[in-house]
Amino acid sequence: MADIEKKIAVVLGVVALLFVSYHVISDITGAALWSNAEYDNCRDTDPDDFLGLQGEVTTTRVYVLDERENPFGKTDICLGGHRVEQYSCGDGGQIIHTAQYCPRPTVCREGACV
Ligand SMILES: [Ca+2]
Repeated sequence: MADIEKKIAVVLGVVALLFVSYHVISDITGAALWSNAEYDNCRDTDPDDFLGLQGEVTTTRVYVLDERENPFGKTDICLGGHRVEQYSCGDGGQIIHTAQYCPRPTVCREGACV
């Protein structure tokens, strides 16, 4: 091979490696170095974020580059005995969360204030 062909082969190899490792890392962490994904079809069984109801939110992450789809979900959880982490749909269809204290005298059990 001529030198220029070797250099092109090396560059293509590095680019392919970066592409694959970026996808693996963003799949594991859910974090994006840049916006490589959009969200579609977000659903919330507790759209009003009712404290007494353990809601479940599901959405689908759609990768921009290859349109691969990755559905996933989150369920309201207790943060200790008196706070609940409520999950809901964000404006872009992503899943967002907010922590709220249970009103006295209720306590948090299985993702809801009871
Ligand atoms: Ca809730």
